[in-house]
Amino acid sequence: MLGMKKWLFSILFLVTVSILWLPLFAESQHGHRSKNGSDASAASGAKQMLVYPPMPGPGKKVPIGSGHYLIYGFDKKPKLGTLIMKVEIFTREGKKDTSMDVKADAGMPSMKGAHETGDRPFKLSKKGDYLLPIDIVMPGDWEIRLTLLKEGKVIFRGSHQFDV
Ligand SMILES: [Cu+2]
Repeated sequence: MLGMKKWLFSILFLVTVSILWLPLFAESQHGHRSKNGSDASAASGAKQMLVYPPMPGPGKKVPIGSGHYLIYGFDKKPKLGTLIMKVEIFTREGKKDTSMDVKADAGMPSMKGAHETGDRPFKLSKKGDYLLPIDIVMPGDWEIRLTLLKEGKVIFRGSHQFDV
């Protein structure tokens, strides 16, 4: 009976250890994905898991949970050159909330891997606006993918598509 128990325990131990290792292997694969998307399987796997639902348009209230909302906009109608994106975050009472981190990735959905900027952080201005310059390098379809973090945790993802 004792021998049987020992045997069972060692099997359980082996199974647990191998299960614990699985996420580590998955993680190391993601680490190898190349930026230009040539490593197709790993790259698409990591990117497609994140969903960025389309946001209401510029100047409109975008709910971000627990009564908070954001309003985003641009310094001009999107055209070739540098566009400044502005994001304002408000509490449910309509007061500005500057306690979050905001970042965005910009690129052309029709030219995946060609000129994504990668996630870049917005800078907080004295007025409490989050600002980020975005370079529009060619005419066509563009998408901005916005991420909001609170204390390091992602609390919102959303996208905005437009044509130049
Ligand atoms: Cu392009």
